[in-house]
Amino acid sequence: MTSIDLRSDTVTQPTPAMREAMAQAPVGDDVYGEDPSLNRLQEMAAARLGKKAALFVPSGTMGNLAGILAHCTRGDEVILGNKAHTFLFEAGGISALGGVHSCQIPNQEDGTLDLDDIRSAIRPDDAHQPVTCLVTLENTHNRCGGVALDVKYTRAVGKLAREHDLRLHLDGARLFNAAAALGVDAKELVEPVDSVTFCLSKGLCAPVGSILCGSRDFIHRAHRIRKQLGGGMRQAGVLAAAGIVALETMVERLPEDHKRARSLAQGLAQIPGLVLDPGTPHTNMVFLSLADDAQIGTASQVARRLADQGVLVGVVSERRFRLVTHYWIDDEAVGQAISAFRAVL
Ligand code: TLP
Repeated sequence: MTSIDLRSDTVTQPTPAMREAMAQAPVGDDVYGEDPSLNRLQEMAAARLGKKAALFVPSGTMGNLAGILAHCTRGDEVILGNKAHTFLFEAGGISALGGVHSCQIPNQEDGTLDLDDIRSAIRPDDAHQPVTCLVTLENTHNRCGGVALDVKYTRAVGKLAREHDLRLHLDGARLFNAAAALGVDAKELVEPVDSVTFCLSKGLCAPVGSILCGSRDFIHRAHRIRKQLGGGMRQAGVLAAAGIVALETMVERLPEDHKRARSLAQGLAQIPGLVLDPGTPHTNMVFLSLADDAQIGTASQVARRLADQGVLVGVVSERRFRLVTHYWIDDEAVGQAISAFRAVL
């Protein structure tokens, strides 16, 4: 039985066009800067986001890590949300590998950081305290429901950061989902930030890779850090080829995933025992919980029963699920997922 895999958009397989492009890709040694496919992907990505330069990295985690380390030195502090992916799910890499201290402030329900909270978290010039160096945002915000942060808000944080001589980094793993949901060009969303990471390997279906973008100086520093992290790759053009297809063909179709997430949510909302998060889905993620009075075990137990029906879902806490739509989830799969929930509940 083929599974309907709604655990994440990270599970996406490369498309046939990507596999073909990978097989045909011209390649070279990227540590010498000689991989034509990789150079082309980096140029395309920088141009697409209106930044001067770009760097291909193996993962979103490495993109954020190399980006933050390129902005901060040991003992510096980064202000981030208490639900930020970098804080929750990147294995503490910024502290473990970069000696960067983190100051977590509450993420609001809409994924934003309150401007006053950011302002109060900025350290005074005092030898007892770390030096505030950077603010990071996440767009779309994963743990806040896949919600998109708008241009006006991002500009306001950019202005605040500049006023305090801080840099601003964006974890834009799903930046193009945010742009699609807001109906804006991704360029506008990243214009106020100094650096941004976006992922090719999530909704855009490439098998591997993310891109870090910023100024030439910044990317020059990040390039050395990528090498220190062991992320200098050789004939990575085979991966870049899939990334090029992703940028050329997979961005414009993301609204289809958002539409299917809405159909999925509408279907699940009819099933007694399930409570959908208010406003879900904002993009391609549906968040829902088991109702307090539903006597059917934990989310993990329900997930196992759904798996027996061929439907894989993400469990995010004791009674809560995350379901993510992507290229390989069609209308039929949405219908089957709803039926499986109905059968199990
Ligand atoms: N997120 C994964 C899990 O790690 C939770 C997922 O399934 O959503 N930033 C954001 C906002 C992300 O959601 C992720 C992956 C990353 C960074 C890290 O990307 P990778 O997995 O490429 O290191």
